[in-house]
Amino acid sequence: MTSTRDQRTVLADTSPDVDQGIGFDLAAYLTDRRLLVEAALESSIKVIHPETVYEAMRYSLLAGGKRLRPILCLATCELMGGTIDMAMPTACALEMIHTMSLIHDDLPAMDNDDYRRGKLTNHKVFGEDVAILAGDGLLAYAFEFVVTQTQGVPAEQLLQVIARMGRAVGAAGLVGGQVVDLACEGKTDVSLEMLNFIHTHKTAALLEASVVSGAILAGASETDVQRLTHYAENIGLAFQIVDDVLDITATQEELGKTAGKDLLAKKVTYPSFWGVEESRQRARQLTDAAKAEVAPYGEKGIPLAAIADFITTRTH
Ligand code: GRG
Repeated sequence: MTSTRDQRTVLADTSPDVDQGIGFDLAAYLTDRRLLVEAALESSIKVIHPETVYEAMRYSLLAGGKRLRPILCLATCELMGGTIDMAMPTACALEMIHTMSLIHDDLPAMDNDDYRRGKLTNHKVFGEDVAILAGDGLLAYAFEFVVTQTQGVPAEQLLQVIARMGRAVGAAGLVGGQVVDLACEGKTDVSLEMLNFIHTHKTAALLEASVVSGAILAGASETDVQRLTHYAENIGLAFQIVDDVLDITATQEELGKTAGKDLLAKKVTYPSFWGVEESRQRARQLTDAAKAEVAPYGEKGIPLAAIADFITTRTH
């Protein structure tokens, strides 16, 4: 019979089967956390009337994915002395927000994609009208879910988390990044500064909110929140650089979405500034900077350091 540990390793959705030293098995850790998150997401939304929109919300929310944002939220909460239970509603809410941003990003009015997470995109299955509403439904429900489902966290901390999440979603975050990204479409004179603006808002903002929310839920000090914010800024940018590289080097099967789209759309990306090799190198430098931020936590900081490594070595 296969042991639980073997099953976990087989299930691991990670390419590098890294043992990060001191017996830390990243693949097993990510699988454990991913399965916990999947279970919580599965029970987070029931299909009731009007069924179509609930089905559309569940279709994309339960379509897989790395579950990186919830995993980061759980990890920082635990690092700061909190529990998984304390952070799970926020972790799910972050995945709801991420999923809604993918649904809207894939719409014909935006990136116009047919595949996401290895499946047809939401609007391809449910139509544009329902896909927009499913995204809206997920966004609103994310905030309701944090407030109604979180237990054992003082209201003051919960308010801070909600404020952080709201900021990450709005014009100061995802929406702002997407607007500038759309405005840059078809332009060849996009500066590196503009590209950084797009991705610190579109990609890094939600990763930062994920890291910081977990810490706030556990009652972290301002110093720790600052340190973890710096960690998140570094992994956020590294994540996007790797995403741009993978768009060139990975296959559609590996990515679960159309590959080579940036080149086809003549989109300005990090590799278009630096080339693939230098982009990889810069991502590694950012990862090292992120790991330096969590080094003072010693053994307790290993999961976050390992996740930073995973971000640069991932293949999808
Ligand atoms: C948030 C109100 C609101 C609207 C959405 C469309 C939009 C505004 C923003 C676009 C945000 C976006 C799609 C950013 C890209 C982020 C990114 C790199 C996604 C891929 O994340 P992974 O690799 O995906 O973690 P999985 O599938 O593994 O979860």
